[in-house]
Amino acid sequence: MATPTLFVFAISHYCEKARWALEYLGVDFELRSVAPGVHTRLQKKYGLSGTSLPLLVAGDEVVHGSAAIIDWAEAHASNGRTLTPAAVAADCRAVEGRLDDIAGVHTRRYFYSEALVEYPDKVKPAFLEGLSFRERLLLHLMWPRITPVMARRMDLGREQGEESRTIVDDELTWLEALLDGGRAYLVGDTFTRADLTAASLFARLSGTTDHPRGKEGYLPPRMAADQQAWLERPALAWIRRIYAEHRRQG
Ligand SMILES: N[C@@H](CCC(=O)N[C@@H](CS)C(=O)NCC(=O)O)C(=O)O
Repeated sequence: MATPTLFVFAISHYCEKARWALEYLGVDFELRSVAPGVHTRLQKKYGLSGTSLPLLVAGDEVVHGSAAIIDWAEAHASNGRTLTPAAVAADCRAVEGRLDDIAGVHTRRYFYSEALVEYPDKVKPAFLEGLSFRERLLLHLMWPRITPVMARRMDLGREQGEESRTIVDDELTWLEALLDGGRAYLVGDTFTRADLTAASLFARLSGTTDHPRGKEGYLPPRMAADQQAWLERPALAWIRRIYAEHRRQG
């Protein structure tokens, strides 16, 4: 089989989720960063139902979305590992589904409502990471036109950011209830897709330094102040531990 290609935005937490799963399961793949805007061409090319990334293309197989990519990666694991132990599969998927639908959407809107709307030039370097020369050039040229489209599509703004911050706070409280005063993992007694999903989607806020991109280069001021205030919350300390134990490189 030709080496699969994982299409990503370097900055995206859902893309980090898919990438981490592939690496954890020992699946060889090529990482291909795509510029926002250019990524919409993939929908037509691969007959996708939407434009979102991550997308995995493996020969004739097209796997769209982080949860589907984890399923595919498990079927192709080269190291005998699993992220969905049969005995707790339904619970793993339920926790992952809630995280994807709520935490993923609102950690992103909370960040971009401040970062992209108020400090677009500080966010741009993260979108440039890994791009081809041509796409870098295109992104520089198109950036002032791309950011309003992103703001509209993600429904960004001061009020929306505050609403998402409250939701993120509530979801951290929910995670803390699942961790129940010191459990090692969210579901069962081993590392699963539920833990991997929670850690990827909250990575930026957690302040982990074990993310493959290193510590998040830029946090806008209000979010940075929240991060300081929340740093020792059990959920964020747990996410840093999950990264250190299951993602640290080398
Ligand atoms: N539930 C999807 C969400 C993916 C998603 O929202 N990706 C964002 C990047 S964080 C995206 O590609 N947005 C641009 C678009 O939808 O065109 C998954 O888990 O893959």
